[in-house]
Amino acid sequence: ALSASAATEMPPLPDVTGDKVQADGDFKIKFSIGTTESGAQYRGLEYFEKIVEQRSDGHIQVDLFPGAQLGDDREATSALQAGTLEMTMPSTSPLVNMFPQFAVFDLPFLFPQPEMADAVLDGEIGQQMLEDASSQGLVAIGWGENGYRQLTNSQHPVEKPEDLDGLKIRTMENDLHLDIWRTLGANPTPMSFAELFTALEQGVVDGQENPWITIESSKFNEVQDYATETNHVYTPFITLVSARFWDRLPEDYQALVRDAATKMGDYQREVSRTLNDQIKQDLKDSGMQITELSPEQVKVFQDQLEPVYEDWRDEIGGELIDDIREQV
Ligand code: EAX
Repeated sequence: ALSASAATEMPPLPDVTGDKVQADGDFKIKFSIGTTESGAQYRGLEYFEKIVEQRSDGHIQVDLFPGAQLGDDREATSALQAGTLEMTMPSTSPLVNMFPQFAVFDLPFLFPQPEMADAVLDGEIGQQMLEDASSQGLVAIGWGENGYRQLTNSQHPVEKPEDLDGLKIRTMENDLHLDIWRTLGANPTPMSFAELFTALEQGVVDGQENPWITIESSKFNEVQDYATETNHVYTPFITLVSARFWDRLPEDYQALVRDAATKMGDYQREVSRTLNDQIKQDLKDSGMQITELSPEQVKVFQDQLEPVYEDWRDEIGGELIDDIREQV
């Protein structure tokens, strides 16, 4: 297969707005993410870097580490707690052991439209979650988007749950995701993102699921011939800072970093949404066979997954689920 990334063009970074901020001291932020340099997430980080460096007049230096080179989502989060890394932006899913309420975002087909995810994340529920996640050595300062997840595999086209029979699917380290794929009849196995490309290449697993932009930026299309546009889960990214670093940062710089994180999140969602369809097309052009499901075909998956809501209701909290389902 051809590389799809060559065709994708990132929009230019926006200009930095807002006054310069003066405070005492010089600081360095090492910012690590799991996705690679050609993804929308990294583009967001570049904007964050530009805002923070310009508005602090270079007194806060930001260094970016994409591609899980400093560890996958969980390892980077532990490094924040240990104080050996300043920032990361993981998917919420691998962190549910630390923050059980994040599991709500793993419920299948929860947000029919991305704007509905925005309303929840940027509204009261999302803001409360950031507060709750500001514990255990972490400070949570914003949301971004990984996006709607799509299924890929090396074996055959998947149009209905029966086509998943026995397929070995890598999931994030998250029990609700395991439950989803078991309920659909697949054979799921949890694995860190850092190990995924090699596992797909060597046939340790047949398939995986991630947003188009992550599939493309991680070159999964080079080892996966088939994809299905399932949109089964919308995964947020959460922007985390090491509390040890945060506590050393003057208040004015804290406010700057918070503001930059909000702007990064908004911009990164915009880039992700602008590029989503284009990247799907790039993936097709690179030779990937993409199955687009009709609303009726999607409903078959949805109906089969409805019991998952009941299974997880007590664990996640029925009130939270109802609150969100009322809003969407
Ligand atoms: O950092 O593990 C995954 O599939 C995610 O997309 C990962 O959070 C990217």
